[in-house]
Amino acid sequence: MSRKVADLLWEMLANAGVKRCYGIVGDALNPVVDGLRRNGKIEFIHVRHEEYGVFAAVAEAYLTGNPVAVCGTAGPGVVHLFNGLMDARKEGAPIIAIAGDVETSLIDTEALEELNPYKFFETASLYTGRLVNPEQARSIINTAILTAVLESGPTAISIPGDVASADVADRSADITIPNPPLLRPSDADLSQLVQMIDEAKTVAIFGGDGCRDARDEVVELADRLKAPVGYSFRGKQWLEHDNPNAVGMTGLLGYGGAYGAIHDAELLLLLGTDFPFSEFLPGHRVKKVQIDKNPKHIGRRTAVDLGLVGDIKATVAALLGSVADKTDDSFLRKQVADTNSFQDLLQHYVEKGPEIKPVRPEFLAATLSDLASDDAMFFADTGTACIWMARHIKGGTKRRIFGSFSWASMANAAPNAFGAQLAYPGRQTIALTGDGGFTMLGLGDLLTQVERKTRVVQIILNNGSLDFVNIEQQEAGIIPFGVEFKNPDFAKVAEAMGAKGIRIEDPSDVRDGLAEALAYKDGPVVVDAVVDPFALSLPSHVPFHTAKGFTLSMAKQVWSGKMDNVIKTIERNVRLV
Ligand SMILES: Cc1ncc(C[n+]2csc(CCOP(=O)(O)OP(=O)(O)O)c2C)c(N)n1
Repeated sequence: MSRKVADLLWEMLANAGVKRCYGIVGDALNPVVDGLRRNGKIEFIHVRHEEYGVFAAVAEAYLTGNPVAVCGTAGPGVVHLFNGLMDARKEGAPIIAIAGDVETSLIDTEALEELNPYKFFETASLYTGRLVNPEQARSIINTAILTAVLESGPTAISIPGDVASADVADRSADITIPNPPLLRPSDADLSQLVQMIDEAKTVAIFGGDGCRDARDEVVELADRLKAPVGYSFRGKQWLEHDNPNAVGMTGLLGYGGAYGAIHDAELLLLLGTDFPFSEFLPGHRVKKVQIDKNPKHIGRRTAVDLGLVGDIKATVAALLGSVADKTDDSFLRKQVADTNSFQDLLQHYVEKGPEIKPVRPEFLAATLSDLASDDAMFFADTGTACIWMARHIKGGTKRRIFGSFSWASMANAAPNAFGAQLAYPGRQTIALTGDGGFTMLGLGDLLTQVERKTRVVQIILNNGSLDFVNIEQQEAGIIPFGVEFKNPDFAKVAEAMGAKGIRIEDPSDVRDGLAEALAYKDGPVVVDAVVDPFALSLPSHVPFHTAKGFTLSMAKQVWSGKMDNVIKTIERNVRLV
């Protein structure tokens, strides 16, 4: 039997370690997917919305490190991939998008469903190949796979249906993916860093996802330098648990002593982080050294005194052999003490939670953290779910947390969790979703989870609003607008769709409801948790303009007759109840 371009494509993807392709078939994609069926090594995951498929793929790729394929068909189906591909780009997930394209005879004629793949994918994709001739196939597929894997991001192959079903010369489908090189700064740069560290009275560390493989080295360095360790949301899971020097996060989700630690130290080491909120990073009063394997990250969020290109593991391991231990731990003790007193504040609504209705999200999240297994995987929707996840879900060696942390799209958590569960069947998988997020994308593809009996627990923070934006608008000094909506009983909707539904309205049902959800083994669960829409979370450091904006918004709400909301906001956030 002759071998077609589509056969070569799937063979090469399978050889590169792709286990799944998420998407929707049709039109130009039919001959491509016919090749996938013939190949039989890659599982096709039919989703109800292509974007859901890409978010699932992003989580699978991020967690496993393997490349994952997604597909959409000419024009509209391809457009639905886009938001997820942007997420893959920002989160650094190796995704190969297979895009159906119009017949070669119709290219550039404004044909039905035609789009220009180069223009369309430009913002998201690290490489886009348009396969218009079988002779290009091996080279384009090879480049798309290698770029996705080695540069950790999305690439796209646009294939007209007639090319997919054209014969291809019997070319090898082998693909060689080199291991990443060991990246370390030069000895001269390292010596300069050692000197800066040795000369500094106090050192603080702020780490990001680049510390993924370097936890032990960073914790040891911090211990020897008596350095407090703060982290971004992405760095939290590597650096917080079982680390006596951990001082929390900074930024709008910030908690603990991280802000103080990085501003009061003489020297700050920024390790593997591209933390985007510059206003929460110190200015020139603090000396800063940044180490990252991506040179483009150096100095872009805050000016630094020294920038080193290297893997955090290799670089810190090299440092450990040269830096002198510090003996004075008074700076560290102060930052840890500040962190502990902030933790006491955070516990207020957790401890009072059993008595407060509507349910406090802090209490819900803390109870979830308590009940979940040691190797649970947690996913947070962009929205208030991120706040409660950052502050109340405890990490652990085997626990994982993930979200749309760098792209910040809504509706990521349920599909992220779906992809994670396919990659790690049976492992506890929990999506903390917004009611806006779940109705945006999660609901339709709950049917996909039901069909596959996928064990995902999705917990909807049912606050009847786009609450994060509600808070954002108040911080900006404006009256909340366009943020409220009405929800159905999600537990009943879930049951009608074939999933398990659990509704939690009363605080006394929180523990049992969550325990029942986590214990369910026969498929997806939807927990409809009716939570307090007035619960706020103040960061450990409140910038002046935020405090001013909030006060202004409160005043404006009073003038416009929304006194009731103002009273509830105050009453439910000043720890009177
Ligand atoms: C696709 C998309 N649309 C809009 C936004 C802006 N946005 C960020 S958070 C948010 C509100 C999320 O609401 P919901 O999912 O209900 O969660 P909540 O904050 O209420 O917990 C919005 C609209 C976004 N980030 N992504």
